[in-house]
Amino acid sequence: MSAEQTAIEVPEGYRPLDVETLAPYLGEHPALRERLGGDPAAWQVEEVGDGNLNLVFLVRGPAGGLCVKQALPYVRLVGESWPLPLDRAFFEHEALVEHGRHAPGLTPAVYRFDPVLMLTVMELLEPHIIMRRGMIQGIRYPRAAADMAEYMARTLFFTSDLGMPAAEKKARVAVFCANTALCNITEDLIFTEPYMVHDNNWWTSPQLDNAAAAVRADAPLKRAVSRLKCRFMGSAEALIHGDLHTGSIMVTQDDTRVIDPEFAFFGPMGFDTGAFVGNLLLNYFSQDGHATEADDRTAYKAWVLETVEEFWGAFAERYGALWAERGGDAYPAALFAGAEGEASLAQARDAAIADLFTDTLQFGAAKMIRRLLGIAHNIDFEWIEDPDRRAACERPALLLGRELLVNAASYRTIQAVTDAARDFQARAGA
Ligand code: SR1
Ligand code: MG
Repeated sequence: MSAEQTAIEVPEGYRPLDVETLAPYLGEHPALRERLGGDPAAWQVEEVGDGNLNLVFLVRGPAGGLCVKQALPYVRLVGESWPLPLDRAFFEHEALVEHGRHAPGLTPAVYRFDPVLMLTVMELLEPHIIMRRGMIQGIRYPRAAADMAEYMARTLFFTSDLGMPAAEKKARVAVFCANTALCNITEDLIFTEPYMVHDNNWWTSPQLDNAAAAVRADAPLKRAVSRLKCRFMGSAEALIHGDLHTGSIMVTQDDTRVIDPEFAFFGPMGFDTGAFVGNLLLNYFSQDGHATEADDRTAYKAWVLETVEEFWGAFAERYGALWAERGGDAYPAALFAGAEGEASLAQARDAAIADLFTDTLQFGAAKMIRRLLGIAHNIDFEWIEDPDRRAACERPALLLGRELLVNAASYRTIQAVTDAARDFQARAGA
């Protein structure tokens, strides 16, 4: 992406809202007005967007609250020099509704989409917080692994050729394949830029200068990530969320909701499962940087890795069960009749889940590397103020990312992965 790009076309009537203009807008819509209650002039409005792209408002009235997300015609993280199409709000709304249908209770309720202002009005999730922020504080979320496993098993299965009739799926692929600008961000920022010299890249410097140079010189790693990029671009397996890191999850102790699917398109399932696993692993490596005398975070680190294990175990079990119960067009029942056929089909399921496990590790690893060397980093590490301390956390994370991207096939169980995480961290501290 560069400043030479032309400005983005905006629909006639589009204007970015602000804390002054949002309440009058919501007040014009009776159903929304009723949810908030009272006089719009008295509603409390705050803009809280801390992501890279959009405006996010929280609105509270005497009867209740709403969350409003509006797309800006540029990348907020960078500014107007990086234009970005507004239609991402359309894809986000489509995905929110579709994923919400397949995984009820695991996404926010959606009340309105405005195709001119490119905004979506949703349920205000309270007292939820962004999972990443909670994990930095060392808060455990007992439901998160199981809920995320359920969300991914259901959204991925029911939008794949196993869970959706072929013609319907192709029609949905046709809609989402227009989300090219957001896919292009992923293609550049995750699969290309961190592996070359690029103005967008940064890292903890000079501490990680040699590590970044080693990545740029690593031929097997660049072959592996390019093969993965090709899979990302060409494998329309299911309607994926497309940006399923821990900043896209809102949690309480007993509730989990997935937000922000603006990068949604029909892509490889392992990109979603990998995003979650990769971001949990990044959090694991960041914990030493948040340790205090009162809490060395040892117990929390163990919980993070248990969460990785619980997630994958539950996901594989739920996804396999959905396939066994409802398997669709891709594996016709007529080919797998009788006891022998059923055993053969079970073998096919196990093999597909094993492939998905390898994809999960590789995509997860690519996500780890981009957050350490690319344009957009994670606050898990950014909030470690001392650069030496931060680099000491980041270095083994980068090495594990490299290992999983290149050697994923040699990891057959999720426990082997969590063992490797412990091992890489121990060796870095030795
Ligand atoms: C410039 S946008 C950078 C990143 O923000 C989003 O959360 C996606 O992860 C994207 O890659
Ligand atoms: Mg996002």
